[in-house]
Amino acid sequence: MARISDRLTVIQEDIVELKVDAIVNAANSTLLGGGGVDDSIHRAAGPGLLEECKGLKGCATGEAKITKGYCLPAKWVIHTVGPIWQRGQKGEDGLLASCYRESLELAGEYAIKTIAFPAISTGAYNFPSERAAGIAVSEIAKFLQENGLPEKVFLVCFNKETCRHLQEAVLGIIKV
Ligand code: AR6
Repeated sequence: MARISDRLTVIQEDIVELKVDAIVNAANSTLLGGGGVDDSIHRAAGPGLLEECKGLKGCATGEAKITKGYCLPAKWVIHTVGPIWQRGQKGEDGLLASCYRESLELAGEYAIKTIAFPAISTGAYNFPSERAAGIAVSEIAKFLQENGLPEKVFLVCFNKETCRHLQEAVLGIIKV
């Protein structure tokens, strides 16, 4: 199995353009679309995605569900619902970790080799970016150490600050 440092990469891209097996959507509990990356994914995937999402009957915070990718280059979309930041008093750290873990578990079940995550909860849901980056990277690294699939995980950032936080978190893991 390749080293964690070769399997986990931070990239600054628009997630909808990535040719990976699966992209992860930072959705809300209705799974019926919204703003931010959720809106971009629904626009790029086309109406088939919303139709399939309607049949899923929502998703709880910290959980994940999978659909096809429709018009996206990605074959699959894994929808997960991050926690809304409430000053860290409502178990947000554990719920965010669960988003990454459940998404990766689904990826394994569907034999997904390459997967791209946005920085879940760090936009509209206001989770502090540095703290979220640390949770994302440690949860993903733990999963990769224990599992051969997915082979490759991309952490996608949309702005410079998020990129810096994710890169620093990855460096912290690799040093250990
Ligand atoms: N590619 C990659 N990253 C992106 C993209 C993109 N195209 N667009 C935004 N980001 P957010 P949340 C980054 O607000 O905080 C929605 O309305 C963005 O810069 O999309 O989990 C849902 O329906 C930020 O770093 O998701 C929910 O109601 C990160 O993606 C709610 O927002 C997440 O920002 C979820 O809020």
